[in-house]
Amino acid sequence: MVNEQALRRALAIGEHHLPAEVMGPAREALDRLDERARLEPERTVVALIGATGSGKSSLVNAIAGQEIARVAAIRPTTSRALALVSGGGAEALLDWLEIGERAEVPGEEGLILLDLPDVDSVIVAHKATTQRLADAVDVLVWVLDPEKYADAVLHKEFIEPFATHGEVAFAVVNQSDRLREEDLRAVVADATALFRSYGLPGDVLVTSARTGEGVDALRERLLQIARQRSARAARATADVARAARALRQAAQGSHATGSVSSEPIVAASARAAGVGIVARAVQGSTIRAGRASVGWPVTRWLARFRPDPLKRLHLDREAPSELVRTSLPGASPIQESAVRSEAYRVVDGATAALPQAWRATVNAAMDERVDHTLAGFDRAIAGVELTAPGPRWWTAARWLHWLLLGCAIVGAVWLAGLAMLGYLALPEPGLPMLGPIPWPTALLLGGVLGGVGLGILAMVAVRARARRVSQRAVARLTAAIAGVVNERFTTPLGRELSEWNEFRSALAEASD
Ligand SMILES: Nc1nc2c(ncn2[C@@H]2O[C@H](COP(=O)(O)OP(=O)(O)OP(=O)(O)O)[C@@H](O)[C@H]2O)c(=O)[nH]1
Ligand SMILES: [Mg+2]
Repeated sequence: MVNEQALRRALAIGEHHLPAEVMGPAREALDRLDERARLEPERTVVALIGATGSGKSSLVNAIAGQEIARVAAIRPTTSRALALVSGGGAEALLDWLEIGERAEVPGEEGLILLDLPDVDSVIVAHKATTQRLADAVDVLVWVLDPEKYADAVLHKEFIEPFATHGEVAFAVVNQSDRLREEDLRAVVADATALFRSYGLPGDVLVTSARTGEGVDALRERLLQIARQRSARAARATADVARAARALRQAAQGSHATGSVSSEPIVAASARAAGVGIVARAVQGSTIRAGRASVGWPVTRWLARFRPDPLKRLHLDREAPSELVRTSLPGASPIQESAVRSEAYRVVDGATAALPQAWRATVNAAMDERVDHTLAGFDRAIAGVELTAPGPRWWTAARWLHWLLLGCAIVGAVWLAGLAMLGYLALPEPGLPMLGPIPWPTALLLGGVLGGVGLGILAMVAVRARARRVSQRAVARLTAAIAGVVNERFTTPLGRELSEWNEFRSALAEASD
């Protein structure tokens, strides 16, 4: 049965999110239907239900055509359920129904007729027995009598709760012989209106167990129902629909929209994960590498004495790897709680449509998810490609530096040679001139000033590049963090929401 499968689906989901007292009745209903389907599924169990003295036992006898059930003027009379069985063999079913009193009657095997205790006498056990059996049998026949046809207990506890069961229940106004024609019509009209007001079809037969009026029609109708063999399935469908509706009532909520914005969590997570620290280290490391490469050769070796900030963080690897831990300091309590509070806000907003109990389970699950998310950042960062190899102009600048330095050295050696000649009072050869400046001086000054100038210019470019590399690293790191947030938080939250939506649609399907 389609709606039964839907209810099972809903229960399988809901059991993790709703308390047992909410899920219990639906689970019990399904268990009952399973049991019933195993026991004599081809037979139809019909129970007569009504107030004491309405004539249930008398009707059972009239239908059977023999005095089997005890009928008496003392109230109440019937204290235990009695089953009228034809063709025998229904022991397991009757055991399950806990009916000890059984009578074999001639007739068609498909119908098992039950005479039940009353629902309104002072003996509480009677009502309990009837309640239990009303939940378990296939077809209900409400037996009304002309005086108590609107009895409150019968209507509130045995008719209204079965308002969804119009296909497997109908009413009989008995003792028709005690009323005049027009009074009887008024009673039937009134009873019909009452039934309709509950949403039932208002299907009312008239009988008299005393005169036999309407008894044949009632018997024929019951046999007809039994022959069709569809009452059990119809009852199951009605029970499932009722359980599904009750569950919907108990777990009220609306469709949860899947749109979960993870941006604020990613931003807080990026801070907690130390993206800023890494970005600064990337910038520092790029500048250091630049200085070592294109700084003025005379002073550039000093750069090597400065520690590489990425090395300190254990992030100075050639190839990034998620298998290695970084030495990042980890999130501060404030940063961590910022992530948590963003996560709460997101969960809170996303679960607004869910019932309170369900929400609590999602909150608890997502709480753990936040821990798991925080724990994933370090590896994600370790897996990000942070730095970039030096650009080609660095090589050109290096050559230029050596060239300038070479010029300065040539100039210096030349000048030193000239000084030595002067010192030794040897005649100085004529100096070639570059405009007003002698060549060796021009070489020395040009080489030194050019080298320092080139170093300064190159470092300006290196710094600009370091900013760009750092920005790119931030983007990559943020993407890696977002990946963790998405995998460990947003996607699971989305799954939680779709579970709720699935539960709702399964229940909607089950209540049809
Ligand atoms: N006049 C009249 N009396 C009836 C009719 N049906 C039953 N009675 C009488 O009503 C009284 C109660 O009948 P029962 O059949 O014992 O009623 P019941 O619904 O089984 O009552 P409990 O077992 O106490 O719940 C008896 O005295 C019957 O003879 C009927 O159609 N007409
Ligand atoms: Mg009786």
